[in-house]
Amino acid sequence: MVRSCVTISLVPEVRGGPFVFWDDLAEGCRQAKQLGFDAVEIFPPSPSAVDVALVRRVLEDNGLSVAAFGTGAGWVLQRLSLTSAEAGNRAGARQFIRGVIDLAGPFGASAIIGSMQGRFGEVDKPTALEYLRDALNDLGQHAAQYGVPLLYEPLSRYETNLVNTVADGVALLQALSTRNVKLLTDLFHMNIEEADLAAALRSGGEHVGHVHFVDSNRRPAGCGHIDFAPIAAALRDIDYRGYLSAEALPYPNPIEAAKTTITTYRKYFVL
Ligand code: LER
Ligand code: MN
Repeated sequence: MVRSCVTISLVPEVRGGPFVFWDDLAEGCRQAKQLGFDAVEIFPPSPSAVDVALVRRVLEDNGLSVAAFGTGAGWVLQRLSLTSAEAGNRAGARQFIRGVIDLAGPFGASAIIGSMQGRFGEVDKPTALEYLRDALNDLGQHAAQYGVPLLYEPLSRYETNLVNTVADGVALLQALSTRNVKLLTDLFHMNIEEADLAAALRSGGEHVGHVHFVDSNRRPAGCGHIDFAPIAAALRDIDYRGYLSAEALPYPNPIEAAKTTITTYRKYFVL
């Protein structure tokens, strides 16, 4: 059985980005619960900026889980990248992500590596992929102590030139020494890069560990032209039991975005 999840950003600098709820964790959790979500995905400014006791309290108050914590603020706010040409920058990126893993782990939640993968250019592609594999092996092993996988997200060509498709993501994971890294398949990015979204999810199979549930235009699921019926069938076929997490623009506003998402979720994913 899949579970529903909605994003909450605690980073004002990314305003305009694809997050449903903003700034106020307690209020975001209250709305998420009221609309029927199972979990939240939190985008923090940094691991140390998070009030862990507050997160624990608002989750308990609302009977919610936290599915995952994003690491993208390491790139947006500090320009850290796992594939930077500079060793100090790469080390800083790893340290930032390790901190997010240590924040997320006690909640039974995963850390997500999306924009922190960076892009090649300053170094060539084989070198960048080597840096990325090395970091994923290290960080995936680090996450294992919490009994949660590390999530790695292929992104479209507009956000990385390293790994754009599920197939390339699977190839990357298969080249790792750890088995504790899973794919985050984001339907918005897949709509740009994949020929057939359902077939791509099927080929991802057991590697699929999290889904960013969003429509073709980054608006909430149901506001674009993705056909969710074959996607639901593909996720059933691969026995996917993770979250469908609304990483969508707050269109036309956070509450309506969350409502549209949960309506689409119930229509296609709850039998
Ligand atoms: C951004 O487009 C995105 O999908 C994020 O999940 C990556 O960090
Ligand atoms: Mn995403």
